[in-house]
Amino acid sequence: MCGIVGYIGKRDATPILLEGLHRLEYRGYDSAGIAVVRDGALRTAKCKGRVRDLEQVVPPRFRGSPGIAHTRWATHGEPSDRNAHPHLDTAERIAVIHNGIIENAAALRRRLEGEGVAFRSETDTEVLAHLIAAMPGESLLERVRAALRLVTGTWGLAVLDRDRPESIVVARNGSPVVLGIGDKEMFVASDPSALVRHTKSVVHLDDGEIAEVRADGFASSTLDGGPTEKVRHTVTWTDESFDKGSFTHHMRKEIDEQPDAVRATLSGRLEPRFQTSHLGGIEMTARELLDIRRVKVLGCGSAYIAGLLGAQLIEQLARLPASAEPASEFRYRNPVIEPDTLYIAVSQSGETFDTLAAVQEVKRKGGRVLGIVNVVGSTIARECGRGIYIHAGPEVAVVSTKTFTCTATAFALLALHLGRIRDLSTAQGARLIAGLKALPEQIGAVLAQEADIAGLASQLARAEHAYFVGRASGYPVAMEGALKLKEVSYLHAEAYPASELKHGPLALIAPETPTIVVLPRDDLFPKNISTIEEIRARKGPVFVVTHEGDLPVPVDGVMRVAKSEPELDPILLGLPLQLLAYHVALARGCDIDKPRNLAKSVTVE
Ligand code: HGA
Repeated sequence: MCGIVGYIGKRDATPILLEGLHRLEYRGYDSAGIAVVRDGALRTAKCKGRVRDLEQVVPPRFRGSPGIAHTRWATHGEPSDRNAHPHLDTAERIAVIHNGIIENAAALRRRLEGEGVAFRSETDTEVLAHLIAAMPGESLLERVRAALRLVTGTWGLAVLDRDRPESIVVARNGSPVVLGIGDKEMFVASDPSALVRHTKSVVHLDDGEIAEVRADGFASSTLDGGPTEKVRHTVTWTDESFDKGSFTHHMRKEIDEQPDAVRATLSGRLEPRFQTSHLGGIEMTARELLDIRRVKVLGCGSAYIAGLLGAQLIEQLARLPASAEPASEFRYRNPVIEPDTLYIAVSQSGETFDTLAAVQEVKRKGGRVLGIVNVVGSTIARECGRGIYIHAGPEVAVVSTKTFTCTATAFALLALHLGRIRDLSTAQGARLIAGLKALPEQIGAVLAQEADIAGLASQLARAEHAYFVGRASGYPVAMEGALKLKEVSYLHAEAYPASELKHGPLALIAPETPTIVVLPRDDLFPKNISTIEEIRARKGPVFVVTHEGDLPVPVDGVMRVAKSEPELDPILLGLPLQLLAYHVALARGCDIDKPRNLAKSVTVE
């Protein structure tokens, strides 16, 4: 979704801002723009298209400081040069960039038009520029504060005042704003990835906060004017970790990074002395964990599917009833919040709007929620206040790969911990610890079969529809496989519990419709073989992802993974399906890192 960058200091803001926008490109956007203050005037450039298109329209010698820049993902008004941010007031004194939605924009616009304001765009954002300009107040901070009191909706915004170039004013309500602290210079961004080249020291604004950012520091307060205390976080990600390196796509690079990413998720968390896991961030005593009667996992997209795997792991290892639900559904159905239920919110970015809203709903009703999140210091991480960071490193491709695998691994750690507090024996704990330790190497071995998987992908790429089926923990694996394929290759894929096939979708099985069967060597192996027989009887092509060993039925393609502990098998079984989706997308010529219509971090409803 759209991005914000800002700079104030002695340097020329333009190259810093343009480079920051490139860093935010992965979030998905449709237009871009920039504004800087120079010699008492605002200079702006903006256009529909990519940041490289903006670079073409930025005039030579476009220099200045402070400056702000934006990548827009249109909500109000089509993607166009006119609707791109920044938006200016009539006198071109105030420049605003904004992420979010101003809900009362139509009424405010009518009011301002009645006062003679001529609007230049169709956006909701433009009302902010005119409102701020019209507000009384000595400082830009006071004017922005006064304007925001008239506004309802969500915002992450940055504002420049041509006549007050000593500060940038930023505010947050529902859309992230991060300040980067430099040496006599300050940075602003919607996401720390745009800052890490310049500083590792960041401060996250909270909803309802506003801040005046000067070259030598910042002061934050509430919209009512009460000062707020902020905590600095240190970002561990390096600038290089956002690059593709020698890979053609971020997705492929991130698939490859999984052995190290899982090592990082496990690092320091295995506790062989007591055959359990050590999860300092969950901040709950053994007594409190023992009081939990139920677990409910909330997430969206792949995070939700990882939650389904997580719920199964918790049921298996801790014998606690556990389930997962899309956060977007949960938040709107007036859920019953129970004091002895542990709610777990899963989000890679930690900014997913629906998941954040679900967390807030749980907390509002007095429930206890912990986060499983990748981005340190992100909104969901802070809102939960306790949880597990997966430490997967930056994920730039829109589709999740390594963060799915690392989230499932984090769930295994949590399930082990909850299990060992309950009835899971030391021998079982030791078995799982050994299984977890072996994962990184086993993941590496799956990735080494890429050439074979690419061969299968070239067959699958010709299909128009595909089914993914699995039983028990194989079903979420099938769901994630189907989602990956849909997202990156636009091939229509559906996931079903294997047992459901005969209750409906079997009607569509035909020679041109392949089925991918998740086939672990477990108790359900014979049942899955029967499913394969049923598909073959309808002449449907069958691909399987399975363990070593002979298959009692002929199939059209086999992807193999090493055998782990039964509870951990799904983590490995999912990996070939990531490579399969990647290679189908490659064969179909898709824009793998930026699939159409999708954005990385979904910060709107
Ligand atoms: N509502 C504004 C900003 C859009 C946005 O935040 N996208 O993620 C607009 O449409 O310009």
